[in-house]
Amino acid sequence: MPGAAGTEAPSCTRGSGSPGPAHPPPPPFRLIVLGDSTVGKSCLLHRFTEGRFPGPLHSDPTVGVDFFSRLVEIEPGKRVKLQLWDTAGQERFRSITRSYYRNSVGGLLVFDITNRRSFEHVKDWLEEAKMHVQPFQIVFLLVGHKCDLVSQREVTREEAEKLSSDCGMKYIETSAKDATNVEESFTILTRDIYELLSQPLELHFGGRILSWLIIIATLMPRELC
Ligand SMILES: Nc1nc2c(ncn2[C@@H]2O[C@H](COP(=O)(O)OP(=O)(O)OP(=O)(O)O)[C@@H](O)[C@H]2O)c(=O)[nH]1
Ligand SMILES: [Mg+2]
Repeated sequence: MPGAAGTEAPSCTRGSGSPGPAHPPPPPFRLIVLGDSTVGKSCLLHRFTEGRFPGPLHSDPTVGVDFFSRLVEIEPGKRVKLQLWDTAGQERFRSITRSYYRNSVGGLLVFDITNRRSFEHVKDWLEEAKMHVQPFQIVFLLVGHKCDLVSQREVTREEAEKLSSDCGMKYIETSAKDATNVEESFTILTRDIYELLSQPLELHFGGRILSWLIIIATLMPRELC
C-alpha cells in the first residue's frame, strides 16, 4: 500500500533548484462523473467534449457507463488528456458503475440545483465512492448543474458551498445549456489533481498522503491512451 505506516520513501533529487531531467508529460487522468439520474451528467460531458448541448429530446438516460475523452490545457503549453467516464445515475446500473470508481483519480459529483433530492444525495454518492476506492482517494469537485434555470432553483449557492467545504471539495455552478463554467469545472479539477501529483515529487517522493495518486496515475493501463 502506498505510504503505509513505517515505509520510508526515497528522497527525490528533483526540485530544490537542481536542473534535473525535464518533466515528462503527465499520464492521462481518469475522471468519473457521478450523481443522480437526470441531473445532467451526460449533457455536461457532451458540452465539454463536443461543444454542444444535446437538448431535452436527444438526451437518453445513460445505460451503464459511457466514455468520453478530451485534452485540457492547465497552463500555457501544458496539456493533460482526460479519460472521462459518464456513469448512469439509475440505481439498476449501480453494480456496473461501481467498478469504475477504483481506477479514477478524480471526479465531478453533480447535482441539479432545481432538484433538492439530488443535492441531498450528494453525501451518499461520496460515501459510496469512498467505500469503493479504499485504500485510495479520489479528488472530487462538487457541481451544482443547470444554473441557467434560475427561477426553479431549490438549492442555494450558500448551502452548496457549506456542504462542499464540510466535505473538503471545491464548488462550482454549471450549465450545459448555455455553457456556463463547463470548461472551468474540468480545468479546475484537472489542475488540482495535477498539483497534487506534482507536490510529492518536488518535496519528498514518498509523501504519505499523496503518493497514491502518483501510483494510480503511473500504473494506469495504456490501452485507452
Ligand atoms: N436547463 C438545462 N437542462 C439541462 C442541462 N443539462 C442537462 N439538462 C437536461 O436534463 C435532462 C437530463 O440530462 P442527462 O444529461 O441525460 O442527465 P444524466 O445525469 O446523464 O442522467 P442519467 O444518464 O440517467 O444518469 C435532459 O432533459 C437535459 O436536456 C442544463 O445545463 N440546463
Ligand atoms: Mg447520462
